[in-house]
Amino acid sequence: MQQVSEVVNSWNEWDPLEEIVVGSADGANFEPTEPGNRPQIRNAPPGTPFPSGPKSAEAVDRANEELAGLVSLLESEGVRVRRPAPHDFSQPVRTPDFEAANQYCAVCPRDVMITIGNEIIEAPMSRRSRYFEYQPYRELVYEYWNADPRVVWTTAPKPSMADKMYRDGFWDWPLAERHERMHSFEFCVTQDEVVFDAADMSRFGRDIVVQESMTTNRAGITWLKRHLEPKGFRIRPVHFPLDFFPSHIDCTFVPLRPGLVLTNPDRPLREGEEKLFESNGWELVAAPEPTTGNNEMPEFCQSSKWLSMNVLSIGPNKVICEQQEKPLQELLYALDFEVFPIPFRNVFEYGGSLHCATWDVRRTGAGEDYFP
Ligand code: ABU
Repeated sequence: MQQVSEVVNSWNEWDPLEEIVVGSADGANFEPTEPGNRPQIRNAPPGTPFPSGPKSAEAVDRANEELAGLVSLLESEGVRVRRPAPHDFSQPVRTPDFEAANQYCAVCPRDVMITIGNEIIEAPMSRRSRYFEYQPYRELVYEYWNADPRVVWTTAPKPSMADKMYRDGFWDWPLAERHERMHSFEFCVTQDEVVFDAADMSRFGRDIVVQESMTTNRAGITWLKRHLEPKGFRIRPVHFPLDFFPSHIDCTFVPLRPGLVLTNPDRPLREGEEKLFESNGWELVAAPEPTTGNNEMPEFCQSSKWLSMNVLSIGPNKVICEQQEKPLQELLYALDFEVFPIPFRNVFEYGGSLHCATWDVRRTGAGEDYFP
């Protein structure tokens, strides 16, 4: 297995948290329409254009206020909190293969950065507007990398994001075709180039569970396998066939402590994939229905109501949970967790909740084998 570093060390989603990056809404822009994303205003008549350019100062301030609340809570629990560097997200992206009108934001470091033991991996990403989203974290990565020679830093190969990388017509498939194609897990990205977002992975010590999705393809999973398995990890691809627009595993399959995963009752695992967990004594517990329906989510939010279960563990018995999600809090209390409810709904517009808006750099603990 990898070496243990005192600077970068995080092997799972639940060990006691020591250092974390919390995102920032500063400079956030609306996500542009592109082959990998077709943002829509919730409940608006079809064809209503999605806004473009910078988010309003009010929307940024509201999100930043709740992100600051998370920072205060983490610091009061003894966690060192770091923040992304300022970045001009209004800049267009232009490469030899594509152009995007603007970039997005640094609210969700989880989507692009992941710590696996003593290694930091920058994900290649799947959307053009997010091609350079690693940049706000580079100063921090250099700091960690300079601080300890045991820190490994890897940037996964960047895909071209040229038109040919995307499946034409994906966003317009009628429901029947979508059902049909779900059997072969065909999404907006094709299988030719390495594509993955970091948030499609969930860390269980030696085992890394990876969701095949709109943001992670099979070539991406193969790259992770070839990169991490020689280091002693096992890559465990998983599928959630009832999720027609899967993107990021942390609203679907959320480990809370050794032996316990919070699952999404609308998105069961593909038949047979539960065996790995059940045969190793893991309990899969369904999250309760979120307190907000999909139609009541913020109008510019592209994520589902299941942001409700996007909790952040700061220890194997301590979970930060969105304040209004009382049924989930009740479940967590019943499972013997200490629960820290905080308001976070104004962050939803940026596509994530507590887990998405963070990137844990260091937790106590080492790379255990939970699936011997
Ligand atoms: N970024 C996480 C969104 C996942 C979901 O909408 O269910």
